[in-house]
Amino acid sequence: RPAFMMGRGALIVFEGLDRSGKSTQAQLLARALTEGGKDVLAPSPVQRPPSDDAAGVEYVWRFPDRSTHIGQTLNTYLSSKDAEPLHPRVQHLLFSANRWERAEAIRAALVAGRSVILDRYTYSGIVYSCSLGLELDWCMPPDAGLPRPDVVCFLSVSPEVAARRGEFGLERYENTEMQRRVRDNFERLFAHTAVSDHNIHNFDADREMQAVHRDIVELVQRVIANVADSPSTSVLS
Ligand code: Z5A
Ligand code: MG
Repeated sequence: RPAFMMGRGALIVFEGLDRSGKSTQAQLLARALTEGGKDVLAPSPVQRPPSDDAAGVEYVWRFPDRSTHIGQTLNTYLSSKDAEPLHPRVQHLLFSANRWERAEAIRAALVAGRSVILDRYTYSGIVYSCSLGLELDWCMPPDAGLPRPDVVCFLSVSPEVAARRGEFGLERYENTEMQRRVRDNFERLFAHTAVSDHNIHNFDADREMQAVHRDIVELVQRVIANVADSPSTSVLS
């Protein structure tokens, strides 16, 4: 494909519960696509802020992006159960603002023909806030206008298997009751009319890593091929 005909990149989102393997699969996918000659911006294991130095820079797009000013506030809140609680609505808007901090860079990458892999996005934003008692219809508008994903890979892990992947850590939401609410709210959100057409795919993430990875690569390759022919990016409504 000549450079002047170059299509846009695909926005690929990983979602799921704790320890469903989002970060693992995001990395595996990034490696597979890069080795296959695809140009991707992907999360890296080390949180680094994006730089203006375009060529060969690896960006971190894992949300929350704890490297920004707002991200540091969120990190303090998440990582210490003793930290002063944030009002749920304030917290929701901060998580959304943290995505807006990266919105222009994501859009620019897509337009330049690079695919972008995100480790959590608006769906986590809405679902965790709903699980704290906020209303779904209040939670959606702050993310309206953000780049819209071309595919959402939802990693579905059973509580028993997740538990085997390690003890709950010390972060704020790592408890059984919260995780149950989160699971129910993902289901509710994916059935919502504003979201149900977002090309959401469920993957059985109880299986071993490579089996999950193979299914994801197959789907994502098709998505990337399809969007290359679609002229413009779209946004969340
Ligand atoms: N949050 C929010 O409230 N609002 C928002 O808008 C956003 C987030 C964006 C921190 O998120 C919290 O922020 C999160 C939601 C909230 N609260 N909780 N809970 P985070 O993304 O920083 O943290 P996390 O996703 O919970 O962490 P995680 O534990 O990193 O999950 P993961 O990425 O899905 O799993 P992983 O790191 O890839 O794998 C976990 C372990 O299992 C690891 O040892 C792997 O080697 C292993 N693993 C992975 N896959 C497999 C398979 N298939 N078999 C066996 N072992 C495996
Ligand atoms: Mg993770």
